[in-house]
Amino acid sequence: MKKALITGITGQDGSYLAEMLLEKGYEVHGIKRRASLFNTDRIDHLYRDPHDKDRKMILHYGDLTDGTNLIRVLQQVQPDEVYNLAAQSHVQVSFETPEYTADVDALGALRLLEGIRLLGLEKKTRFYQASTSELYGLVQEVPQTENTPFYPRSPYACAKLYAYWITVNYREAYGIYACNGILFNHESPIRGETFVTRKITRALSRIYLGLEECLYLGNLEALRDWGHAKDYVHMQWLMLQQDQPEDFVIATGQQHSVREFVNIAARELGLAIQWEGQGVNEKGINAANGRTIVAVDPAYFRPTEVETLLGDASKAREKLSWEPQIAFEALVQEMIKADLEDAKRDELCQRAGFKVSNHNE
Ligand code: NDP
Ligand code: GDR
Repeated sequence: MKKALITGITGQDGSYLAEMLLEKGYEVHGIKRRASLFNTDRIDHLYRDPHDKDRKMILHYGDLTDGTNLIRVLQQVQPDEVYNLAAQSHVQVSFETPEYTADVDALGALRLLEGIRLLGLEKKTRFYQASTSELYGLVQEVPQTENTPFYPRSPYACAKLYAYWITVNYREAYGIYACNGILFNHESPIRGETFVTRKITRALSRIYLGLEECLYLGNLEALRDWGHAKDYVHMQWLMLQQDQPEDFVIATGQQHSVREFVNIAARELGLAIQWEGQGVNEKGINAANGRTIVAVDPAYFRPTEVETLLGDASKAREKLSWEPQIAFEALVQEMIKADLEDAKRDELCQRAGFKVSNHNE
């Protein structure tokens, strides 16, 4: 039985990857941070009591900023595959916490690779690094491939640039089977609520049911190549099953703006939005009742923005026979369906006199 160690198992990708590896018969180990709440919502469906001797998913406390902890977990687990998904993954937050972001996202990858080396696991343990289309930042070529030059535009992207190169370096210097997946944005109903897609599907569902009034957004013109997380974790696994370690771009090859995402999500709910005004004064009006349901808040503008990203995943298609299975419209539909269900539950609670939380970030 193969053993996998997933950092970031409580995150969006960690949850889908753990589910997939368990289905493939792996013993899955995950590193979870100590938090004041359980914080395992995304993997609760996979959770088995720690006293259950037959459980196939085992959680270890740890943190990417704690090198000795990582070495201890690596030593204990002796994994065949390590998936380094843990990160302070929010681009805008990285402008507020640049040093912490570098510690986790850059040095975290180094600590794991160094752990593999120190423990003499170079020939046993394969390593996947969650690299990102944010590396392209101010894009130098359209569409972006494995050979497009990088130009990071945030502390997050700068940290991930280090992680990318240290992965390449440990592959070349020590012969570790280590790969970078340069993944473009991928979303799902369990996407973090402060990333733009989930923020939109969640807020519009709540506005539709009268739980909220208005969705505040930043740059409506930003263009992204959005795929489904389920398709992308399959690729993470495939990359570690080849004869030779290589880096791959994973993307759909289609681009949409934030505004288009809003329009399509609204349409799913039967809402028609009319856009009025310009720049910071732009508003989205509900055509049915004239209410403003979308507005621009400059607080969500970034000091340096990544305006456009579009990936070319030809290499993955040719070498790994990989194709995304879930189309953009189906992704938006799935996200709206799930958020509408959550909103209905909150509406029911509110009507029964219970307090519902109204986070809006
Ligand atoms: P999420 O933000 O959903 O999950 C991040 C995970 O990392 C969570 O489990 C989080 O734990 C954990 N984590 C954060 N800080 C630490 C730390 N100091 N020590 C240990 N664990 C930590 O991210 P996604 O699942 O969306 O993304 C997975 C990876 O892929 C990330 O590295 C991200 O940067 C990268 N990526 C994501 C893309 C996307 O579109 N989703 C595209 C390209 C790359 P907790 O639950 O405790 O917060
Ligand atoms: P991104 O994702 O920065 O691409 O990073 P995000 O969804 O945060 O932003 C996408 C684009 O939307 C614009 N935007 C807003 N973004 C947020 N979060 N909130 C808003 O209100 C808002 N309004 C407009 C942003 O400016 C941006 O242009 C994600 C993360 O998952 C990274 O970890 C990953 O590496 C990259 O995708 C690929």
